[in-house]
Amino acid sequence: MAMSAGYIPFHPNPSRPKFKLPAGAVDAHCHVFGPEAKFPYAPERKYTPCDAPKEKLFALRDFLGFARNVIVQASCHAKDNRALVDALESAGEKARGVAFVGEEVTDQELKSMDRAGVRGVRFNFVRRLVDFMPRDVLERIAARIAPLGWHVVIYFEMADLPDLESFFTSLPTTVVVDHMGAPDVSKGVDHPENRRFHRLMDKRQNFWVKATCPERMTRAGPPYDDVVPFARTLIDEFGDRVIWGTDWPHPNMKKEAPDDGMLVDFIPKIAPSADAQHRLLVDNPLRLYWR
Ligand code: 0GY
Repeated sequence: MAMSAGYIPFHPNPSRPKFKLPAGAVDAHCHVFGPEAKFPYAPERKYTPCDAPKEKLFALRDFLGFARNVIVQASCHAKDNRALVDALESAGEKARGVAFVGEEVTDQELKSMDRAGVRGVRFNFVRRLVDFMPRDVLERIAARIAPLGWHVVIYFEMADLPDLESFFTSLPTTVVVDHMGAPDVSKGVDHPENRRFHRLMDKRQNFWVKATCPERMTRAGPPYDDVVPFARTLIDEFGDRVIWGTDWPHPNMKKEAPDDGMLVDFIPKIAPSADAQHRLLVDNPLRLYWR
């Protein structure tokens, strides 16, 4: 199956970052896609990506200087977590995963994913990516993964938070918010929407957030300076509950694939001190995924 029209493959030769990552650093949000010949994309997917197999992800991890990955099931594979589990089994202690499941998943399947290194499930509320699952189904899934010590990763766009917030706060697990809550950065960091998100983070100690995807949020383009205040304020205020990742292989970029080396060089702008960097890249992701 050909890639979706206009699909932009990942950067072919990222630059070597100038920022030297601390030992043990975790890329806590990335994906594997296919290869399609072995792990076909799901019939219900909304886009067909380019293959981005585990070998390429592991090579990028080593090139950039990361020690570990958290691999998140992407919507193009829907509920078929085989490519994810295969990558986790190859990586051993160097990777953990977040799966996407329906309520038909069996307890045995959950246990076997847990053994492979899965530590959470993703609930996706971005309409261009998935057809929504009813809330009662999501509630039942959350209740079943909670005893495993897993968490729920939520992907939504910030303008939708008022509709979703009461559901999110009812979840019985740790909740990890993708991509800074996907703010509209043109509205500015002090916009009521973003303040509401900060209030949620402040009130709910079980909420974590990923300071990821400046390349998706930016209006200004590289090096994404317009996104710095969004990531920086989250790290300043909630520094022990923020994690970071590349989002490689960057599905659905509109203009260009980001240079992953440049993304790593974004880190000292949002976490200026060595302490903040160590929490963001090592302590926090280890606490969440390698307990
Ligand atoms: C991301 C973001 C996107 C895609 C997915 O599951 C997905 O397909 O998450 C997106 O298009 O914004 O986290 O990679």
